[in-house]
Amino acid sequence: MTATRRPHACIVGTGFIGPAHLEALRRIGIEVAGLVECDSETAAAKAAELGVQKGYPSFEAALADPSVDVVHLAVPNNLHAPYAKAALAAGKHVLCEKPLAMTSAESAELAELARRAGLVAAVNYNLRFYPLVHEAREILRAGKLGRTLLVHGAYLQDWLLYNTDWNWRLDPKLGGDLRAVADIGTHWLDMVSFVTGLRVEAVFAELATFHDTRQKPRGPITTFANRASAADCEAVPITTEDAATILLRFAGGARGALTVSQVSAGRKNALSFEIDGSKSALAWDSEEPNSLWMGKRSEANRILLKDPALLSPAAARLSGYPGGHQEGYGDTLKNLFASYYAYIEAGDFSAPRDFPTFDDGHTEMLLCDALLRSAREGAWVEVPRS
Ligand code: SOE
Repeated sequence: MTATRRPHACIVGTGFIGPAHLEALRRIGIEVAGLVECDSETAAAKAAELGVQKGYPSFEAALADPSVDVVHLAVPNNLHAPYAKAALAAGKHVLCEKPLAMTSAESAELAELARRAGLVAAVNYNLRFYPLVHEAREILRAGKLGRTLLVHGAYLQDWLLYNTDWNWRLDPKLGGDLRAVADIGTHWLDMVSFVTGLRVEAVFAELATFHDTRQKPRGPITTFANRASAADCEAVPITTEDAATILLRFAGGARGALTVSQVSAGRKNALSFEIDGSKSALAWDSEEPNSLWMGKRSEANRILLKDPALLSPAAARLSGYPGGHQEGYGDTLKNLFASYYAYIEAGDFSAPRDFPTFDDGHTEMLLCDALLRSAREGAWVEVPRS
């Protein structure tokens, strides 16, 4: 009997997140046929460094390779839409980094194309794949919190604190008109919608740019990389936000507040949320991802530690190790990819999807557009449904 061939992947982009995709794919036994980079020499060098069979001479060459079933897009935001469109047109499934596109017009088109092509398209909102985030969702679904009243929290980083910090995300032509909100705010919004099941109906946002200019290195620099020396830099004006303060109105009447920042010293990658319900509350923090706080009014508060033996089936299946064995960021990618590839291999593309789809990516782009408009107009803005 011949074993069924498992899908093969190709990864486009090898900055900070491309190699993280590669590692997660290796952990779930998915073959990576090759890598794409800005030119064939870089692709070949990266393939050798990362132990991948080949570096494609171009993106088009990867799409022309019949052995590639799934294209992972780990490239700057401005390339997401054109590359995803080309990959879908070539009959490939697509797993795209977030945000899905530069505008909601682009993401609407991508979601429609993916639907029509009958291919499986996902957006890498990986952070919802922490076991205790799934557990929080199960707790809410079981009604243990009661009615959701308040949803509040933050996503804080410090890697763009200094005006000498530079990354492609600071250039709106590559990253889009929103920066901190699109890059990390949408992770938070995706996560709380996933956990509560509630749609954000309206937003009020204030955006703050604390560095009007930044020192841009003349050569390339990868995300979270160390800074270039001052002599190799030029001053460039900055138009995107370092931070945002956002008010939210959810369907059903719950209210929310979110702080997003890339300039909060000491907060390396800190996503936190608290959900206050009419019976009890819960809170989670990505820098302590293996514990979930449960707030009680008439009895002692509790801390649930990640232990598959104590979790609901939906959360236990995301725990690769027994209780006390800490799991983290890399495991969320592995968990999302496992769900995505299992879906492709099962072959029923009409079945419900438990990974973030292009429709979810489009929802985040609708939110981004509404947030930008709200900040410009200084007013509440309703978020359209589609
Ligand atoms: C950079 O801000 C970044 O790498 C994001 O792009 C990721 O989505 C987040 O997980 C960590 O920070």
